[in-house]
Amino acid sequence: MPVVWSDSHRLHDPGGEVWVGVRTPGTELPERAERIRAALAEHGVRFVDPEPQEDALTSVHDPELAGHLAGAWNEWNAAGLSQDPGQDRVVPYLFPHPDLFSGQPAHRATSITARAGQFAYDTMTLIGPGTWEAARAALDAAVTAADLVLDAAPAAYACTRPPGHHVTRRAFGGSCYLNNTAAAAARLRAAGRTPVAVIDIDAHHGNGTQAIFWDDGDVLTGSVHVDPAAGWFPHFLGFEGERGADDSNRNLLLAPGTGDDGWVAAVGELADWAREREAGALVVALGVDAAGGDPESPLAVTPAGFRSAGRALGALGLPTVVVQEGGYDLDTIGELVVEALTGIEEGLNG
Ligand code: SP5
Ligand code: ZN
Repeated sequence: MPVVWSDSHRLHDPGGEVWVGVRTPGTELPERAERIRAALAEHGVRFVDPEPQEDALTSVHDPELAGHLAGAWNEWNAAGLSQDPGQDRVVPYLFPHPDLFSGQPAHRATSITARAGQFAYDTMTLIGPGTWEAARAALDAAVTAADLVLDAAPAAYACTRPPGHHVTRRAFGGSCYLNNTAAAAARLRAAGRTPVAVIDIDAHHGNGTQAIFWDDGDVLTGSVHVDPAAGWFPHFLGFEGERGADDSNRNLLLAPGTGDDGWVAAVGELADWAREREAGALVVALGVDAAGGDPESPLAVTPAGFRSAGRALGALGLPTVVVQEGGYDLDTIGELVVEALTGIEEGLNG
């Protein structure tokens, strides 16, 4: 299948993550995308440039989030914060907790140090000089992949970095800045392929995608992920009782340690759900961090598991857009993506 790729991801170097107040090395590294590209190149795929998608962003995000992401680092740097106190990434120090406001809207903070917490919900997702350009290019790539499928490609893959599925309409976090997966789904929805099914197989709950489409019965959102109650991000949500308007959301939770059998069966359940609901198009949020050996999750899926899951998703026979999410083991990320995409092609051709 065609692969939408942008070199612009290299402009985003988060420079680690602030975890319990300490800047620690992060795992969402530029090398992730380079390893995926190298593995795909060995398979002789066709690489396609993203097309600029001016209108796509506001289909899923508040313009105020985009404005913040676009200007935050320059404003931070211009305020001298890179020198004093010596923080060269945008990092929040307080958050507009809903309980502060008696139901009234928060005032837009004047100071960039305070505004840093106005659109972020964690301290881990740092903004640097090229973050906006990379995030924007990733969203363009996902929507370009949707356009390829609308233009009759059976499937297309967007190699998006940074990832996106943790971003809501106006709040970002979890190493994500703009919701690439949601933007692809919105494009398919606008083209009338409803209901669009989003099946998120990243090891973490696709909370941003769930939130964006919560009230929209024309986009079904399903996510299979490690049980947040076992102590895993995003901790506060991702539970079975979250069903959305028109019963349009499904969360399948897995215990830490779950391997191929349990995980592939859960992906199959989400595929069956999309089939029963007569989905008109499919977006796969392809995180490969459920793999055994991934540093960000306790699941234990093998390359063969990703191949089987891909087959079950391809067997739906739907126009299919695949959008990269997580996956942090540099030595296996390329192979895992190839296995998943190969499985999807096998399923589509089966
Ligand atoms: C897209 C995606 O897979 N995002 C997952 C982000 C989950 N990150 C949670 C990190 C939890 C804190 N990690 C501590 C490591 C210390 N550096
Ligand atoms: Zn993840």
